[in-house]
Amino acid sequence: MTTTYKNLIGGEWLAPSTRRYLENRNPADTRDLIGRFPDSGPADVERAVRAARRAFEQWRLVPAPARGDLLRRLGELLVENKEALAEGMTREMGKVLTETRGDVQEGIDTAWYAASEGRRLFGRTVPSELRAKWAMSWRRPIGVCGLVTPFNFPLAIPTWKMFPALVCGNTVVLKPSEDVPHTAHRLVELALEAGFPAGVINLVHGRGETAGKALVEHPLVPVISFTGSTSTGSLIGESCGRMHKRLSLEMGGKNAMIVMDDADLDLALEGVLWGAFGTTGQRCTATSRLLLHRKVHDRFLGRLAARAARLQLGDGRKPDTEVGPLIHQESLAKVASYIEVGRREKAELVTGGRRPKGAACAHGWFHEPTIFAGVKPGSRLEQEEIFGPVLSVVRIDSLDDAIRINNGVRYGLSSSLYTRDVHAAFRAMQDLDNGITYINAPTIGAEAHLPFGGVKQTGNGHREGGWEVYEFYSETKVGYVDYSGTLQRAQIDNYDEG
Ligand code: UN1
Repeated sequence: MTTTYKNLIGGEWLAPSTRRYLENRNPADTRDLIGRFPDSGPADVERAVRAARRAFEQWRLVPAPARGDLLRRLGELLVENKEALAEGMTREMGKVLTETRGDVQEGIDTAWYAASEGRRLFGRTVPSELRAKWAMSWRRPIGVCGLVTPFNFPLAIPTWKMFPALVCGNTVVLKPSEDVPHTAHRLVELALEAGFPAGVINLVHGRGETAGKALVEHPLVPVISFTGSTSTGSLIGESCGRMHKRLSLEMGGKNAMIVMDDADLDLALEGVLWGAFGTTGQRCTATSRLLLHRKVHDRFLGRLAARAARLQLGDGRKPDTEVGPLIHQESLAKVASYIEVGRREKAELVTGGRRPKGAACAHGWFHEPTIFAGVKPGSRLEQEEIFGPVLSVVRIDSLDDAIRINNGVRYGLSSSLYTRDVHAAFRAMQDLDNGITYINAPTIGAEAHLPFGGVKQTGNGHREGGWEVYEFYSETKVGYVDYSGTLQRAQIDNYDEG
């Protein structure tokens, strides 16, 4: 019996007004149907936004430490349910169990941070320029936040947005990726169990071009946070610009790892395998370019290709699986199209390039870990985000070369440098044009308590995670209290006196 799921609106589980549903299938074995989830329309979004708006009137008045206490409880429930959530997530989106456990852990870390932020949410008190006058600033909630999230971190990314929004006193409507609705369903179920009041957290399933669009364009939603492709981000940016909405965009990447001739090559080898093929390359932080110093190029490439060819593909719930499937057929087709691009651009296919044979992969969207060498800076393979297990290797002569090539793409999320030279390390941190630079670690592995995001077309200047995201989800208010009993004119009376 297939389970049919519902939206969570105003504390009630409601069937979609459209009466249409989308199937959620296991990408490692598409015969495995997980459930049917609402293919919601604008009327469902309308109801959810109205419920969130009503709940906001009360929730904004709940003291922030009490809001934080609910997040701590939700964090505890995530801990208790970690294994089951990870198993469900692997079944739903394919990445291996060790990674889905990490995904849940990122949500737990975000909960602990948010819970304690409820006891900070600092404002500032500063001296007034006038006598007997008090001047201060504090943070106010904004209203209903519309959160649109991707498939690759089905739990972590919704928590990055939802938890700080809630601690700041906002209410939320979450529209998760239609590829991972079950993890989102479990997350909001646990939030209800933690005791969040009705309407504070609403969940509307569906597609981006219908439910997502209705949420982004709803006039009662002043805040939108989106993680996904740069092209969708541009469309959302246009709508939000027209409607004067506050918008956080987290989009594409074409992240490079630079390996210099003095690097610890064993360490770099482990790093690039993890960075390029972890999550089957479906991270915005994935290592998709390897800039290899010519002195170590051939030796390193040989070892890397041998290891990549041996990576075990299959169902991520099996203990020996190292790389899971892609998320769906279109994603597989996109990867296949870039294999063609690489061939046309005369890059050298070193390993991979095909769908794997063998029973373990027969029913899923698998693609072999693939490496192209001799990739030319400026070529499509080197410039465009593929979001799959494809690594482009570029030969470099120097650090200057590497920095120029790293910076020569339209994205700017993360970068990495392997070297033993402290001067090179600090030089790279200064000059690599990215939101995050790793030294002697791959381009993935951001921690929840530091700001996360990128420059150029990766983002629009905001950060998730850490302390900065709390600025995004709150509005600064300033108050002056004059207790002098006289009219004191700023900029005038304090200079007229003497
Ligand atoms: C993403 O790829 O969208 O640093 C987020 C990392 C993870 C987050 C990635 N902690 O790779």
